[in-house]
Amino acid sequence: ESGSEGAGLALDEARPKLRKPPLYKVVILNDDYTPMEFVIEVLKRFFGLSHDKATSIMLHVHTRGRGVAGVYTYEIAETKVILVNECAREHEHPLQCTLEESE
Ligand code: NFA
Repeated sequence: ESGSEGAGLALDEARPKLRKPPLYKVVILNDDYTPMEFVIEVLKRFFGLSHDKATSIMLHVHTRGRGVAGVYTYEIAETKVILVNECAREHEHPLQCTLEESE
């Protein structure tokens, strides 16, 4: 340490050691009633996916029961979960989306 303010002060470090933030998966769950096209549109709108990528994730969820729409820091993941669940409710579809710790 070289600063006059004491050992370990971050401002003294040429290359302060930064920790990566924890990441969270936004998981989409299958159900029997939500139309496939609605799921594709949700994946495109809220996760910025192409039509092909959205279709592939929707089919994965449909056949395997669940699938990851994206991985984000906490606040972003939580916001996406709220927006997707709200959108599904507004359209009276049972589609559900949850958060899961990643890494
Ligand atoms: N399983 C739904 C159907 O057959 C489609 C679906 C896919 C729903 C992915 C939810 C998530 N209409």
